[in-house]
Amino acid sequence: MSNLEETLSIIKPDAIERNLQDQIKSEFNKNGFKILEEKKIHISKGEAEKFYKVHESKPFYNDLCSYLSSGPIVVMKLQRDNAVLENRKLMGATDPRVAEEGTIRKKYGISIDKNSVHGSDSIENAKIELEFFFKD
Ligand code: IDP
Ligand code: MG
Repeated sequence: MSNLEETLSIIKPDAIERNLQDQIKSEFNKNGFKILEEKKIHISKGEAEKFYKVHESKPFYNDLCSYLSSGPIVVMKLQRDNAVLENRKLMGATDPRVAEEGTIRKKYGISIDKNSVHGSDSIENAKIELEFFFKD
């Protein structure tokens, strides 16, 4: 039984800055994801604050929002079987130092804050996050 899902992926400013966009997109393609929609945008700090609202109470919230709005990002609507979980697996742990071999964060991440990619963490949040960037 297939379980086709959609999830949000973001290629973060540190990766765009280092020109890793095509390499990271090919990781998704190699791993069976279809990129249904994508756009390169530069969001404001206010938009980043809205997007990361769940982290409002965290000590790193302000830096996180400054960072996500510090340069262009690529937002993508990804589709495959179990896309939410499979994308989290492909990304690896939040901290690239402990991310598993072969994961995007292990390969390309610089640090816990500059970890190259975002991915939705649940089906419910995927819907909310996709709506945030791709309201039709
Ligand atoms: P995730 O991106 O793996 O889902 P979250 O816990 O949702 O991780 O955190 C969102 C983002 O906030 C992370 O990707 C990372 O960039 C940043 N972050 C998380 N924990 C820390 C921290 O302890 N210090 C600095 N930045 C952090
Ligand atoms: Mg998260």
